[in-house]
Amino acid sequence: MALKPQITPYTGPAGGWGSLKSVETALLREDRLITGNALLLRQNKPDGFSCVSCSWGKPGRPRTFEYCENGAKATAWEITRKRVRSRFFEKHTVTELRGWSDYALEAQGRLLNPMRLDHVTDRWVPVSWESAFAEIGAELKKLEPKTTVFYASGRAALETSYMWGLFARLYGHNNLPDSSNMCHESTSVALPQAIGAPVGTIMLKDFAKADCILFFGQNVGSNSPRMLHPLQAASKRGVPIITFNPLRERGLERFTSPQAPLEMLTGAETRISSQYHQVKAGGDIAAILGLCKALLAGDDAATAAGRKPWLDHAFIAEHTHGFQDFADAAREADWPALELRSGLTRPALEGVAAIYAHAQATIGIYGMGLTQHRAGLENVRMLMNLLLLRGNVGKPGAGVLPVRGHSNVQGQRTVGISEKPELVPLDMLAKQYRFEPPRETGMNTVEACEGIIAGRVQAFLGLGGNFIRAVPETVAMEEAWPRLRLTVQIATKLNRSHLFNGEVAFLLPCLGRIEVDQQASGPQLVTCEDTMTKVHASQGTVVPAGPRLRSEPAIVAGLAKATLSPNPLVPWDAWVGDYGLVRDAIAATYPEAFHDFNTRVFKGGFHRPLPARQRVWKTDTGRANFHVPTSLRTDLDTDLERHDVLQLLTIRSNDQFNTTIYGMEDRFRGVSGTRMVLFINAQDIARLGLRDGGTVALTTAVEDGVARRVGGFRIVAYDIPKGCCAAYYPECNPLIPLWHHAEGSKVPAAKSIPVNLHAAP
Ligand SMILES: Nc1nc2c(c(=O)[nH]1)N[C@H]1C(S)=C(S)[C@@H](COP(=O)(O)OP(=O)(O)OC[C@H]3O[C@@H](n4cnc5c(=O)[nH]c(N)nc54)[C@H](O)[C@@H]3O)O[C@H]1N2
Ligand SMILES: Nc1nc2c(c(=O)[nH]1)N[C@H]1C(S)=C(S)[C@@H](COP(=O)(O)OP(=O)(O)OC[C@H]3O[C@@H](n4cnc5c(=O)[nH]c(N)nc54)[C@H](O)[C@@H]3O)O[C@H]1N2
Ligand SMILES: [Mo]
Repeated sequence: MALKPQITPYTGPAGGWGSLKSVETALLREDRLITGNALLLRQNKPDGFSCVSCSWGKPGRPRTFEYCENGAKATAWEITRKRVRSRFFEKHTVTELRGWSDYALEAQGRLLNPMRLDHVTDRWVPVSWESAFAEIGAELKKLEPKTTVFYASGRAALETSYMWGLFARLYGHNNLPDSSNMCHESTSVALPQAIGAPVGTIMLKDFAKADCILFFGQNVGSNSPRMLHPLQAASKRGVPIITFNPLRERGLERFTSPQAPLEMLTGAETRISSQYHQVKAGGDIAAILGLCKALLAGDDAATAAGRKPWLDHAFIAEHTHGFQDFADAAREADWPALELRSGLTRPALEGVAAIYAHAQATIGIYGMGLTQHRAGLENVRMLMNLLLLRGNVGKPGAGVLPVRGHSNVQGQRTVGISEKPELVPLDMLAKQYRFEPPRETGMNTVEACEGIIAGRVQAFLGLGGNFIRAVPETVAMEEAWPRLRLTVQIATKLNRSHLFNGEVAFLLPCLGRIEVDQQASGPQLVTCEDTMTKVHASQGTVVPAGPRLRSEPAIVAGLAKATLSPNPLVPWDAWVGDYGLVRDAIAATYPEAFHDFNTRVFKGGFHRPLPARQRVWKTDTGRANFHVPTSLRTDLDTDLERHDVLQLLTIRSNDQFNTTIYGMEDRFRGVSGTRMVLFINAQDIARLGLRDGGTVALTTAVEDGVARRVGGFRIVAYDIPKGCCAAYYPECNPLIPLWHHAEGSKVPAAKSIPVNLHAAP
């Protein structure tokens, strides 16, 4: 990609012609224009496949084009005509490939053959599936199970995920870290404390009933664009949509639906946010506490004047615990401190509180901007405090909506991929399969990294994903990785995690979800759970990329059979022949959520039950809990008083899916031809003696004996609060110390990395 880097502000809306052009470019790039366009009509349809991009919900009655720009890109990327043939690895050594970019590696196309690493020639070499399984099984049998890690990236379906978790437990460990450990784990820990549910309470139909939407730290235009349709409808009804985000994200500002001919022809745009507050990165606790303080003051005034109160006192009395302590803390909070920490003014926060106070049903939406902080849990609890003050849970049109990442990341946790044994029905599994499951807590992502660096972990098996590129502390991780005895990666495309390998290493290529999955009983479908707890089916429709690819369930079964002694109660072969039997097994383990799984999923899918929706609180107090924040700061590592330290937030471009880089175009932020940019406030550029357009290196501003540095970033003067700066993930991951993670969930604090800037000579 020898594009000339260009930085020019983008003036268009999200969606619109820019979006259509981008879809066509993506299809052309993969040489799939005609098939691709026809295929996109089946995306997210009851008889079609479920998008491999994000986890946003699918409407009961889908539109003709129920896909978005980024979903279409993900489809094009998977159905590409490009192939990684054996010739490729004959030509390129693994060490040479380490010099390639993330984009260049994946752009080679789909992996075709199972491969074993030959350390002598430093090359991947094709092997048969049988010998791969046999050797991996033999290695695993020699190892102590608790020294092995089975990672999962959030895409694999419920059937595969159930089999993966069961394989780990039959083998003897709970070391099942998941991409959600880097993502919404702060949600999965904080929401149960607050409302007794690990997931959001909102369903798609609530959008039509909401009369206020609060948006914190989620970039809808790039990361869940299909949500723009219900947001557009809400905006057209006059619903206030109030956004808190350090960056002015275009998708949160304006949208033209590419699926509405009239809008496209007339260029009509809908404003999305009615108010936009550029909170400082890490300023949300202060901002939300300010909102709560203003709400309490408004309530006092309204009550004194005999007007309608601003708080839902009946809800608070009947359903909550800890209100008085929280109210005292909010009343005591000092406005100058709240303004300083949030970067927002008192009148601005009071204005939002007044709007919120008069809405009947509010949705609180959030993403990585809240979860990926040292105080990620407190962020989530603060948002819940705000919602609880007005009874905004468990009534139509109101609730909390964490927007999950990968398309089945939520579902994987539901069916047993968890390092926390208390979240898995181990007794049920023990009875169903007559074995004694391991009961100790396993390793999450950060702990797996610590174990790998310390030499405690001996084997890593990855069900998808790009672990080494997605985790913090890149340099130490890449150094430690080759000391592993066994590494196995199940993948569709080549990525950096396939270039760092253990003594015995395998790369196993699998079918993608869009491809026809033919097994003994016929073509199979799989199931996923979306961000609104809806379980739905997905049927692959495209001819597989190559004849030797195997499905993920078949690969998991192959590994398990080669590793475990036979157990007639775990019919791996029969399961692979008919995934309906895996669904029956899931229904037996989780009868409450998955009874009659096969019947119900064919009737359009179903929502998992969620007590908080009915105002039944499965918490320690039996009520919804208020929480008093321990500090206004989300990050105690960053010394904001030190004028040379900036707070770096790592962001995604409009042309990537996590570590998968589709191209060098971040249309909405006006960047093209490069990803090596640092967005920073013009006043900070001047203050630090730097120059717009100049080049800088970044180092991590913590003193822990480790030097962390990334270089070659072009300075871009940008509309971002002073003291913060932003650059792309995963390029900045070498800067994140492994210990710099959310307290209580260990989600790496990727939105608040203290950094120093150094002008290049
Ligand atoms: N096309 C596409 N879709 C995706 C993905 C992708 O990479 N590409 N990734 C998928 C995955 S796995 C996930 S988890 C989701 C991620 O989707 P998001 O949750 O949207 O995550 P990010 O892109 O990291 O951006 C978070 C937003 O938070 C803002 N932010 C940063 N710091 C703060 C803060 O301190 N406070 C507030 N209020 N805001 C802040 C940033 O400016 C940014 O707009 O998307 C999923 N969907
Ligand atoms: N600095 C920073 N770091 C972050 C984040 C951040 O915002 N900032 N975000 C974090 C978040 S939210 C997440 S979720 C993680 C993501 O971490 P991961 O989920 O581990 O990474 P991905 O980039 O989604 O994985 C991409 C790879 O998945 C493989 N793949 C794609 N489709 C399939 C399939 O169908 N089956 C199989 N088996 N493999 C497939 C391909 O080989 C592709 O290269 O990164 C985290 N890291
Ligand atoms: Mo994620």
